[in-house]
Amino acid sequence: MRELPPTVSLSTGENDLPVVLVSSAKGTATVHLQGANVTSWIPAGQDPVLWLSPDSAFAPGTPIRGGIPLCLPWFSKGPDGDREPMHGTARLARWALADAADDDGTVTLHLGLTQTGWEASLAVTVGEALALELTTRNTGDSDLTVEEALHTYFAVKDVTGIEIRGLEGAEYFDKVIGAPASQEGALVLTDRTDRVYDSTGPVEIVDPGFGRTIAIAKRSSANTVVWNPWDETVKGLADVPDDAWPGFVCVETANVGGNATVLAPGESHVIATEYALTLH
Ligand code: TA6
Repeated sequence: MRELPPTVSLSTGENDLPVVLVSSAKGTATVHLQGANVTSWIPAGQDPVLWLSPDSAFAPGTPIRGGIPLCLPWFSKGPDGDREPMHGTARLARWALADAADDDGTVTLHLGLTQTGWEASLAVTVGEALALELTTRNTGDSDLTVEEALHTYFAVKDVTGIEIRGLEGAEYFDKVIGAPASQEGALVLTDRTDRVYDSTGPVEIVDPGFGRTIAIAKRSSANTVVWNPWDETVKGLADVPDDAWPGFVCVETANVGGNATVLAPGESHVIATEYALTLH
C-alpha cells in the first residue's frame, strides 16, 4: 500500500479492533476494518451524523451496532428467506485498506474484501459530504444473485420529532404488518417502523431537534429501507440500550428482493450513496 497521507492513520479502537482514522480540515471519520463500517463521521464544526450504540460488541465475526453496516451479498435472510447469517457475511468480515488519498482535505479510502465466489470494494470519501460507493464482483463460474444495503444509522435528537421526505407516493412493503402499502405524504414515525420502499430518488431526514436536515442522495439503488425498533422490539436487541431507540433512525440505500442483481461470472455492480448536512 502506498504511503498514507498525513490526514489518514491506522490505529485500534474498541477491543483493539483495527480502525482507519481520517482527520482533515473538512471533518473526521472512523472506519472499522471489521465490516468496513464507517462508525463515525463528524463534518467540521458539526455534531456526529452517525449513531453508534454504546452497547455494541466489537469482536471479529460480530456486526457492529451502528455506523454504516454493509448488508452483502444478501439482505435480511436473503431473497428466499433462508440465508444465514442475517444480512450476509460482509459486515462480519475483516476488510483491508487498499489505499488512501487526500485531495485538498477531501479524503478517499479504498477498502477491499475477498470471499468465496465474490469480492467487494468500498470507496469512502470524507469531505463536506460523506460518500460511499460499493462495488461487488462475481469471481465464480456461475451466476451470483446479490442483494445489498448500506444500513446507515443516522443520529437524530428524537425519532418521534423527525420527518423523512422524498418517499411521498412510493409503494413499500411494511414488514411490521407483513403487507404492501403506499406512502402518503412525508414519513413521520409513530411506532416500530420496518419498511422497504420502492424508491430510486433522494430522501432527507428533517431533524428540528438537532436543527439540521440530512440529505441522502443515491445512485443505482431501487430501494430505500427505513427502520427503527421502537420501545418494545428494542428490548430484544442485546447491543442497544432500551432507552436508546429515540436517538437513531436507519435510512438504507439498497437493492433487495425483486431488485436484487444477478451477476454473470466476471460481472460487477455498483451502488452508491452520499450524505450532506444543511443547518436550519
Ligand atoms: O433494515 C431493517 C432490518 O432488516 C430490520 O428488519 C432489523 O432486523 C434490522 O435490519 C437490524 O438487523 P440486525 O441484524 O442488524 O439486528
